[in-house]
Amino acid sequence: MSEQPTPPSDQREEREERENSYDVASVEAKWRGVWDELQPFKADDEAVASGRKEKRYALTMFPYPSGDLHMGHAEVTALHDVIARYWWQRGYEVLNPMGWDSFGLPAENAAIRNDAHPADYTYGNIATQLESFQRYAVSFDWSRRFNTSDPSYYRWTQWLFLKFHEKGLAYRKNSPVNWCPQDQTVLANEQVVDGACERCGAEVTKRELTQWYFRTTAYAQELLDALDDLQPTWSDKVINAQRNWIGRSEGAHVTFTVETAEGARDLEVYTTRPDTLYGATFMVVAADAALAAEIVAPERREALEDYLAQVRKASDIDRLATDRPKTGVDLGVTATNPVSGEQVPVWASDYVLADYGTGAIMAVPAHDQRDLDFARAMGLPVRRVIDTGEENPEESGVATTGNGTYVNSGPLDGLTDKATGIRTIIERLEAEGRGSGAVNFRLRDWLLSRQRYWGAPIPIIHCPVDGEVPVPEDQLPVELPELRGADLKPKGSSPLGAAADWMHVTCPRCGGPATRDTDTMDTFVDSSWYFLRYVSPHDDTQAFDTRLADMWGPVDLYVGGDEHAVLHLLYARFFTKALRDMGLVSWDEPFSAYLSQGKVINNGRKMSKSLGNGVSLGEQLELYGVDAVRLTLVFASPPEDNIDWADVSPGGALKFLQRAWRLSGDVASEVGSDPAAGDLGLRRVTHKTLREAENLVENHRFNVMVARTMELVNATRKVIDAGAGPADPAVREAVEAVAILLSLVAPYTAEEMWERLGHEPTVARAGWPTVDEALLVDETVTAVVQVQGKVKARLEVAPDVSEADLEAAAMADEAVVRAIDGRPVRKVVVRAPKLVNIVV
Ligand code: ANZ
Repeated sequence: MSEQPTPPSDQREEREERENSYDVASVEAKWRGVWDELQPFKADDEAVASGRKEKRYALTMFPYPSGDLHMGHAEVTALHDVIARYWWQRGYEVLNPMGWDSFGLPAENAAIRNDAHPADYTYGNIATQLESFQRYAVSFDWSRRFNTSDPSYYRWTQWLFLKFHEKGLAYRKNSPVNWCPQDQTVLANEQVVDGACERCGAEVTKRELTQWYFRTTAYAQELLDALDDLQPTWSDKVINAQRNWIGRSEGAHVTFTVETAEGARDLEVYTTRPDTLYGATFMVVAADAALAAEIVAPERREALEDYLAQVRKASDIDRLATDRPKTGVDLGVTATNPVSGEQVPVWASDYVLADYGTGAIMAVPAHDQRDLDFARAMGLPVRRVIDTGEENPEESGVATTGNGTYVNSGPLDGLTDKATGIRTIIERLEAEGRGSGAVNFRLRDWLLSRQRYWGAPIPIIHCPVDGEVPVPEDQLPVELPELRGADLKPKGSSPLGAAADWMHVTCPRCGGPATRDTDTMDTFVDSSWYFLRYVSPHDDTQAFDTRLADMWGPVDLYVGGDEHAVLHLLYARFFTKALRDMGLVSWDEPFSAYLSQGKVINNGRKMSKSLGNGVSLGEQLELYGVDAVRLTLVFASPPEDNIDWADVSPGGALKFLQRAWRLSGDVASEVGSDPAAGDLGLRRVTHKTLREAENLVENHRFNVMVARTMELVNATRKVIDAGAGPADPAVREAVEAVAILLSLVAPYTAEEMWERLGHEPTVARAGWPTVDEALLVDETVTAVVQVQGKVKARLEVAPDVSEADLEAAAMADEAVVRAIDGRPVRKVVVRAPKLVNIVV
């Protein structure tokens, strides 16, 4: 070592600091420019179409542009990107697109709060988010981006609506609907959570309105059945939520006859317990169903109307609550039981829902608690038809629901088997034409019209002569009128009604005066097909190219949050099935696998403004850089778990990245040098790490993959410092592996390492190293070689060494050759992998 003047200590420290770490900000700036040039993640249709490469479709939920990106976005995209980047490294052609779910209430409400036009507000935020996403370096194919609020997109949303309309899958009807008094708009059932608006939390009430629906119920059974196939690759939480939401129940329709002022008419009920028919002591009709008003006796009409006024104020949750005092009115008519001929009174109450089953029930108070509560409140009779051995419900006030012996039940008396009871009654009803077995779903049709501005206008024209007339296809899109300066605050009717020029049109059929539908579509319509648009995002001749959809789809992995378990995920499944039946896609399910990520919380609580525990993504990126934040989010826990920001260490993540980066400066061997001559122990660690990483990534154990990478970094450092040193080609092999592993999580650091290792960018497309199976063999075994019964050598061999290889190795051993000393070998006994016995 040559003598050098020692620099003053502060200067030296500064230099060491500089040499031992990279400057995060300049590295980020440097590589973004290079990647923009290279466009390494552009999905090539041709590569897949020609069969040259196998496809993978990676998708993560596109954001609402309601502000800049936050920790939640940072988490989901960091996790998602591990898979997408891994697929590229494994040689797949990857479609990994991104865009914006830019229509809808969140953006509209935020715009109104900020006194801005929704378009300005939305597109401003999109620009901000795009900038953040690009800095965050997610491997999206930006050439495919679109916003659902672009006319070039919603033109096709409207076109799809018309296709659904043509097939009878979109229709309009008048019914009591969920109304959010805060947002002043209707909500789909899926958007009502515990009786409150999913968006703003206001308590939801009911309103009688004419609205547009998608016939999701037409696919109820298929949506349910297909969950069995999705179960292995979807989270249990989502599968169960969808199962419950679809809510299949089996029972029977039973037809009673009711005597009204206008004469006799049928009154059909849905019941899961037709076997209790002899215990029906009264009937209850939903007070707000049209049926109640149709059958009520004239002298009871006023009482019903008074009662209705009261009911309309209550939410469904309140109405179904079992602990709520029962209310109702006697409709003054009676119904005849189809099997016993008994006449029972008919009541109206709010505990029966208008839109479930038939909106009417037979009340069996002895065996249904709500019916019993109602009977006791109104002084109606109770008759036990199943003796369970418990106290008679009439006395105890507790309905019995278990099995027992049928009593007071005509042909069923004495029977103890429920299934037989049910079957017997259904057979009898069917024979007499008074009922049949029936299946019922809790799933309702999807209410899709909204009385708000910021959405795709419903492409229908209302004509006094022709009724509902679809807007002709060549007139799409029906563009949203700008309505600049207009008051877009929610006020119960659609703001589009204010655009007189836009609204008044001529009927495409008769040419007479007509008006446009002024409602807009629920944002969930936009996101029900966006994954299809990505396959041909710039095609202005069709919604999506069916050939390309068949080629890229279905999505191989969808990453997103559980909050969409029954909204978006169910709607997208419904759309896919409907489009399949129209011949527009060939697959049945849109998302082959679904990974739901946890939330980023802080100090054990959800981040929120009111708690003041929010963590700003921008600030974290300034402090630690993109890679350290991404690494922190991936390393913190398995993807499904919540991450508490108070428990993690982005500073520690940055230190690790600098340590990994330093390795790349300590490689002295040439690019392409043969690692075979290098440190065997390190080579084993490298290859085992790569193989493990393959399994870990494929099973979404990304955090463990990072832990293994850290171990590899440590093992490499040891060999550099204490082993053969920087010139060892095994060190190069290990550091290259580290760079490739890190390219899945920390793209800037990985790229910087790759360059220092003497390679061209980009490491993201370097390709996964080939794992040498021989190096995965766990340990060696010592084989003993005996000549004439005496141990002459000990060989280190693989545990699965073959007899021939072991014998050859023994015969070649120097000590053994000496012991044989040229004598003819008479016999060799080989017991692999432990023993070779040579007799001369
Ligand atoms: C008679 C009976 C006897 C019932 C008995 C239950 C127990 P699921 O499983 O949810 O489908 N029901 C039917 N329509 C209703 C409506 N519109 N509003 C409120 N309740 C309604 O439940 C079906 C059962 O819920 C039906 O079976 C009916 O009560 C009630 F021992 O009929 B059952």
